[in-house]
Amino acid sequence: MQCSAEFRLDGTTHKTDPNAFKDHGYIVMESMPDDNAQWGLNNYVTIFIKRNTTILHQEDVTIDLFFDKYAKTNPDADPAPNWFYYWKKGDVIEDIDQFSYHEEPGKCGTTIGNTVYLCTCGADNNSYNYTLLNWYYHAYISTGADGVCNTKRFDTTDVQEIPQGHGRANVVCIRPGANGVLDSRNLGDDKICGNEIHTGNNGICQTERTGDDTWANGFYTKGMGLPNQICISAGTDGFLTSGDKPDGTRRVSVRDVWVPVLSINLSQNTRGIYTCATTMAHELKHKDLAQNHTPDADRDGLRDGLEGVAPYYFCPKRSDTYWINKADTKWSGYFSYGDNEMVARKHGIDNPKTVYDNMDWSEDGEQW
Ligand SMILES: [Ca+2]
Ligand SMILES: [Ca+2]
Ligand SMILES: [Ca+2]
Ligand SMILES: [Ca+2]
Repeated sequence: MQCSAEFRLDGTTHKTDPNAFKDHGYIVMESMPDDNAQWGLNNYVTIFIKRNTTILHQEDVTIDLFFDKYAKTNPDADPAPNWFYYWKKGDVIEDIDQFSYHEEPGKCGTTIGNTVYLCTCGADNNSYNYTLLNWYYHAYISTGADGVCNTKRFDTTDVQEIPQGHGRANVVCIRPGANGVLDSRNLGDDKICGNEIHTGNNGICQTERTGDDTWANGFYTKGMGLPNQICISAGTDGFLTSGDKPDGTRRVSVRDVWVPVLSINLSQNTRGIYTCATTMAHELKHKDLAQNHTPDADRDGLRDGLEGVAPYYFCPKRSDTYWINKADTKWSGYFSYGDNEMVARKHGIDNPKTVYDNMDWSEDGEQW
């Protein structure tokens, strides 16, 4: 490419501090190339060194040219930033011709007709590392430290292992102590079995410990049950859905503990063109899923056949099985399609679009 450029000594636009930029300098170009291939190494450029409007020096030089990634200075008045404009023009990432640019982050990934949209963050650094819990698959509700089940099953596919208000029935709560004689007198439905007190059918130890009798099995006061027992389990469908309402409102008592058993890691660490390649694969996966999404009982955009199966075991009755909405607060909409989002993210991370990094002439890009 042959073009001319202005190197400003007085510029407030780009202050050139050789220590800050090492061997990099900024030039303001009179016109921008309309082709990605015109960026790069050994460009022949006429440089004018000016102070205000006075030309102090003019020289033809050969320099390596990179574009300002986020400026919107392309010659076609395309509203996209330079990264999108030049990467698309140069086919720098596989399938980028299927994308357009949208300024609003909320429109990222939107498909209109056959076109998918990328937005401002599509070429940023993207780094996160989440351990996400599956709150439904084989999850259970535990009585917690007080040993009393305070939650009532809501979904009839779940199993109430311990009735609400009860503890684990007929377990030892008091032993006779060193003298070998049971001093405590059983109260309520507690039973004396040999020289021990058992909780009885209601599973609550109602007896006051007396003399040198000792608490057994983690009991430490009357009125409690055997700690940390399963009080509601998932049942044969494999999913515990008594812990919350479909809108995410917690239903499990705050005195009980909701225990998930399956977790997955979701992590990404990409920059620039590689973020874009990952994001593109992700958004195209959303598009694929949308084209074949019925039947979809929980309306998360993931058809029933893709839920409830390995490796993610998404809950067919909940739209955000892993509560990605709470892990990633950048976009509140994940609550309504978190399962769909998980599939798209994993796909993007594992199968990014092919990148031709030898054609990435963005400032701070792969050739910088
Ligand atoms: Ca169930
Ligand atoms: Ca009892
Ligand atoms: Ca679904
Ligand atoms: Ca689901």
